[in-house]
Amino acid sequence: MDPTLGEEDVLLAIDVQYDFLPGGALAVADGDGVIAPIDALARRFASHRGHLVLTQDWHPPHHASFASSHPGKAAFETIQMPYGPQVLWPDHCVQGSRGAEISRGLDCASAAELVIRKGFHKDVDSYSAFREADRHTHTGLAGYLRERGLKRVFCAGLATDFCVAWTALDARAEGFETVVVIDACRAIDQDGSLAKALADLERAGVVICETGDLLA
Ligand code: VGL
Ligand code: ZN
Repeated sequence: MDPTLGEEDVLLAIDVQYDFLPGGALAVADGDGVIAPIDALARRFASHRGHLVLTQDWHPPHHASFASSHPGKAAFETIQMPYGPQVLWPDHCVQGSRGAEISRGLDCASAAELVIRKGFHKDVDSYSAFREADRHTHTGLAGYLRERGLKRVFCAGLATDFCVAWTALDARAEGFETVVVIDACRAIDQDGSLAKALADLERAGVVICETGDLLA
């Protein structure tokens, strides 16, 4: 991976929202550990004419991914949905709630050129910022990046094994050079999900790097 940043590079800061941070409804262990590296990366991207895009998990109340929408089911169980297996989660990132807000601690957020929301269709989840879990419905992000001439996508944020991994795999599938900045991510890691995600990323040709590789 060429560590020289330029105007064809975009930093995707994924789901840095209160519900995924300590104290949130679906808190990721040490989730706020992503904030300092993402801010440092964003400063570096900005000084090299790179781009910053945020994603925001944005569910309507009673979303199909919520365990509370399925009587008798508990959070972290997996059910079959028409589009495939779905892990059930505690209610999180409900549209307009404080938990759905991007953390105010993320200084770079106000400078983002685009915030892409996902998971807003009630019956379909969307870990990926490119394509919903039905694998057919596109969010428009690939078109946006292509139309702006962006070629290389750097992913960071929450959670490594769900939204970051799915987003990176889809970025690669869309033909973008794709890098995950691994120390700027934190994982949920349930039932081996982190190891599986890392193997999937490697198999797909997604490069794993560290913040330091880009700041050096
Ligand atoms: C996420 C589970 C449910 C994520 C979002 O951001 O990784 N995980 N919704
Ligand atoms: Zn979600």
